[in-house]
Amino acid sequence: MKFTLPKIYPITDRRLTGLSHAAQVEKLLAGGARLIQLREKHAAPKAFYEEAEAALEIARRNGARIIVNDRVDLALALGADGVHLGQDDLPPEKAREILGPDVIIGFSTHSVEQAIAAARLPIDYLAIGPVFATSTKENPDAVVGVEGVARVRAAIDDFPLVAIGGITPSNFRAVVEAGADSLAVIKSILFPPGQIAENLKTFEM
Ligand code: 3NM
Repeated sequence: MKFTLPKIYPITDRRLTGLSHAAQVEKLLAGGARLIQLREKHAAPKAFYEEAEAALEIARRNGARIIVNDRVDLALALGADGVHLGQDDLPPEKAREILGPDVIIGFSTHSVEQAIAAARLPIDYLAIGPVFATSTKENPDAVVGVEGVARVRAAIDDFPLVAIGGITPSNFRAVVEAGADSLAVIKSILFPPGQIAENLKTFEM
């Protein structure tokens, strides 16, 4: 069944906020988030596992879903709602074999060609980015622009599409108009961390 993405898809960042993943999830839920990705590029697996377990429990209590970035093993161990994979992670076909048919699998792409190839994989959504310049990701790919989002949309019919990278309250409407179903956002939602719930409201259409 086709996966329906919420309009806004926040991603956690412990370094940017100085908050645990669970604390960020709590604030994001207060702001109305329904789907949240836990992204951890530095912590040891054990530490991330423990924080993610707490985050998942809070999300479950609120009927929201949690996607784990990169780590199929942790997603499986946690019983998370899904995993988000990059081009250099475990191949999505393998992740599907391991996780089964019901777990959400997302996959990052950085060009129209990659997006077309991704739409044939056993995944629930693909992400295209960076749409705009971003300071949050280390070694980002080339910016695809709003035009890139429109070209991907034209090439993949109605396949669920997330846009990511440099999306802010002042540029997000153009990204939606270009055909993104959902906006994945880090900095413009998480920073400053005291205003997470308020920041989320600035992305209402
Ligand atoms: N992935 P911000 S861009 C995590 O291009 C990530 O796939 C990207 O953070 C990609 O909203 C990016 O702060 C960073 O720009 C998104």
